[in-house]
Amino acid sequence: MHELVKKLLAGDRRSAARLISIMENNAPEKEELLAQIYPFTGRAHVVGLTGSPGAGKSSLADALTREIRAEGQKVGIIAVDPTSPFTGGALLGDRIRMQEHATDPGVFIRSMGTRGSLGGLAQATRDAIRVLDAFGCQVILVETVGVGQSELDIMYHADTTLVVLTPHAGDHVQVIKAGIMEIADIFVINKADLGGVVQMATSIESMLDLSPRLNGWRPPVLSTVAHEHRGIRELWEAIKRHRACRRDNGAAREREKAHRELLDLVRRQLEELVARHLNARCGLVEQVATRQKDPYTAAREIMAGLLAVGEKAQLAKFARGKEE
Ligand SMILES: Nc1nc2c(ncn2[C@@H]2O[C@H](COP(=O)(O)OP(=O)(O)O)[C@@H](O)[C@H]2O)c(=O)[nH]1
Ligand SMILES: [Mg+2]
Repeated sequence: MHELVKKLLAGDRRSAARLISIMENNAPEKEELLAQIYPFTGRAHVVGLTGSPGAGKSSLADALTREIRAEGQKVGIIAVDPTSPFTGGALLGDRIRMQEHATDPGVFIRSMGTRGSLGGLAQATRDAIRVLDAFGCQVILVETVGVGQSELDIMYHADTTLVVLTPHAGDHVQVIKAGIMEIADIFVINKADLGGVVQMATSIESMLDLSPRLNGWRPPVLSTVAHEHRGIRELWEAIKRHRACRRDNGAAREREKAHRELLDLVRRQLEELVARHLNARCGLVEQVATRQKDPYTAAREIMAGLLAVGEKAQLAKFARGKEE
């Protein structure tokens, strides 16, 4: 076993940080390391927090961390910001809000930005979660900014997803638009001190009346005042109730997640392969552009070429296997 993984499993923070960087940067040794880490994952409860910027996700993560730490559980916090080009460092505002926990050895905080594609960010986040899972974090809070596809991809890997809203008109319209209704396990109306909670809660409840729920879980609608720690215990209790409910159909859910991730990984690898192949055969592109060949025929030729490459590789592997 790699030294870094050994240290990670022993609870070494610096190794955890380095491994997350490796996941984030897609370093060459990533896959080998992940293969060693993977058997030690699947134990943490991953809680996603999503919602508009300023809704209070970081403040809630901070308050929840206090609640969870009071129970003695180890917490990981990952803040994902696709708009930030930086990696490794904490966002300034978040760092200030998290200061209380910064020196707590039972809390690991990390923020992640995007270097390249958003798809890459979702993957890096998934793997960072795994590192913290193997590191021994029992609860991992994942905060994401924005409501794009990459965010939905990330939230798909959470066991419990909190949709954080504020009691302002217009917010709930946004929720429906972003398709976030479907991924919410718990609705949190934060900034309840500002008033307007009842109207907001009523409109969410009536939307919930219209959406059928699988597995017998109806998302509760809770209100909080994060910076005053109001409603946080109730929120944590709801998260635990949801975890218990999820556990009952955990196996099916794990299979679904594995299926989705594999499809995603293979698709991206194929895409790279096709792009390379297309570059190597740029004559084909030219032919389509100049109307010498139609795109369907060209696409078939590329597929045939790729399959031939694949077959050759298979055969070579088969031959090697025979020799051994
Ligand atoms: N009035 C009020 N302000 C809050 C509450 N929770 C957070 N805030 C403030 O809202 C701002 C944004 O909070 P933050 O946690 O950074 O939101 P995020 O962008 O969703 O992570 C900060 O200035 C917080 O202090 C709350 O319950 N009530
Ligand atoms: Mg934040």
